[in-house]
Amino acid sequence: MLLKNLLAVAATASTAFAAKLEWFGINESGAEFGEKNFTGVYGKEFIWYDLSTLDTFMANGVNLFRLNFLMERLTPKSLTAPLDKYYLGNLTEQVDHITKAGKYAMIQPHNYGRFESNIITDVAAFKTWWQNVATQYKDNDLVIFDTNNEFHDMDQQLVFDLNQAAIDGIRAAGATSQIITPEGNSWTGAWTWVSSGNGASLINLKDPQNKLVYQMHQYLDTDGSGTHAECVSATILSERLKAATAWLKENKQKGFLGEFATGINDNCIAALRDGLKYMNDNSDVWTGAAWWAAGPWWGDYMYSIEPPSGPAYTGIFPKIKEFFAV
Ligand SMILES: *[C@@H]1O[C@H](CO)[C@@H](O)[C@H](O)[C@H]1NC(C)=O
Ligand SMILES: *[C@@H]1O[C@H](CO)[C@@H](O)[C@H](O)[C@H]1NC(C)=O
Ligand SMILES: CC(=O)N[C@H]1CO[C@H](CO)[C@@H](O)[C@@H]1O
Repeated sequence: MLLKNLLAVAATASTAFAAKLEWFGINESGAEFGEKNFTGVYGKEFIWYDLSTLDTFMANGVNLFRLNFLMERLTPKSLTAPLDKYYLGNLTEQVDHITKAGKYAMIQPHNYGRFESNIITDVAAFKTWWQNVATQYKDNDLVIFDTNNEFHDMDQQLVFDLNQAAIDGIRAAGATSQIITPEGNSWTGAWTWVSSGNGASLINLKDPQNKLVYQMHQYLDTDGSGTHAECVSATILSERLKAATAWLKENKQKGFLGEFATGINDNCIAALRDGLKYMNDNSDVWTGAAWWAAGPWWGDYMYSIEPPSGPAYTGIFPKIKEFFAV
């Protein structure tokens, strides 16, 4: 399959560091902006991503984009509503642009397990939502389906049931070749993956195609929220990944770090490099990582990696690139 091709290509490229992580990802953020305005207006509440910016990233080794969007804009007012022609049109335009270049497009409803601010409890309707969405992309092997961004403060069984419904809906659509990436409760944090109970619960997810890659997020500030520039220490990323790494190994599963970011300072850059080295050392279970975040509307946001002037594009991108086999 394609992952092996990617690995083979990477193996022949000569880099100073023998990087093994398959996926070098960027979160593209903006289509979910104006989060409480349903549905909002394109160009006022929300924005899609510049195709030329995607090209800039791809030319610089990025091979996966995690595409943020809102479920309420794709299916206005109801999980089972028809897909909005224009919002879907924009999402598909992005997906096609990325996958025609041979890179991965991750379809990522940025909804925290909620719809119109309420926790989603209609599991059957959530399965229908995913079946309808996956139908659009069932013939595109380079699409990855992300069940939902960062479930939190929810009943663990419901988080399990929603993930299972997403898997069942996607496979029922005939999308059988694509990877699905489940997310956990507690903001899908890597550092709490085991202690929160996510591990014990989500290991029971069943995919008839056996193509699950568990997605976790990790920030390096004191509370792990991704709201501070400072990092706890120069080894905090590897430390916060240890329990999850052991869990992935014990259970013979794959993991993907779907969000990570720091401010730009020596301590944080050391922590990033130490953590990415650790992920490389454990590339039997870690597939890669995606920076939070690019997008046209971030301005001078401390984590912005938007070319050409996002602080992280110049301050971080060149310092982490070598850890990815791209
Ligand atoms: C939502 O966006 C529309 C269109 O830009 C605007 O007219 C409206 O006031 C906004 N509603 C809320 C609740 O912010
Ligand atoms: C993207 O959304 C805008 C606003 O709704 C619409 O005018 C445009 O046609 C959409 N683009 C595609 C490719 O569907
Ligand atoms: C850490 C971080 O930046 N999280 C952001 C995730 O995306 C939502 C929606 O765009 C933001 O509100 C969060 O701040």
